[in-house]
Amino acid sequence: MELVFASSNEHKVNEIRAIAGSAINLKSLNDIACFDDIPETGSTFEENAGQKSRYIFERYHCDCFADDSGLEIDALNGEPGVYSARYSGSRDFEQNMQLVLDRLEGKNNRTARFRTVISLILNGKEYLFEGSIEGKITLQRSGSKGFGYDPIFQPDGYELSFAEMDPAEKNRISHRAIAVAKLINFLNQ
Ligand code: ITT
Repeated sequence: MELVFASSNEHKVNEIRAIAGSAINLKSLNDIACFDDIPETGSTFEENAGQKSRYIFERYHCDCFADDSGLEIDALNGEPGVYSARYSGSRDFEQNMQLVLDRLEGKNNRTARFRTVISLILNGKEYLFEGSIEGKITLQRSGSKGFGYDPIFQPDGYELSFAEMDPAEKNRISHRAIAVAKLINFLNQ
């Protein structure tokens, strides 16, 4: 099954390649020579994922999918949510993580979750798949694997942050792994 993955985030591309293995012949935006900054102006993961996948479908007329994801922190009313990629106003993750840690200072409730919504466009029709993982925001950064907010997110049932975990372990339990498993299950039907 050949699918274009509408993402310019190399980390996501690598994770989805590792999770999906040979189940999907994944083409990146580079492979189709798309270097556009794809607009993301929605207020939900569902809207943004659909906006990205439709952008590619309308221009390249191919089966494709997009992932819109982020971190939802309960004590911050679900922030950064859809604004995860640029929470501090920049894509600098040191700054984005620092802003989260600053805003949580003094708060006892540090529960959070990562969520992913995948929008698949197959034969011109859209299908959505969701994955989430519950956990908490740690008091400080730890670990250097993964990307984004991984150094400050500790999934429930683990003593390690996502950034301290073996990538294969993250890719077995993550929000993205859950959503991709649903996508593959659907494609296999
Ligand atoms: P594309 O839209 O091109 O796919 P993006 O990085 O802008 O790339 P999003 O709009 O979905 O992607 O932003 C999601 C942000 O949430 C992402 O930049 C990360 O900072 C964060 N995020 C998502 N999944 C994550 C994960 O598994 N680990 C850590 N941070 C994650």
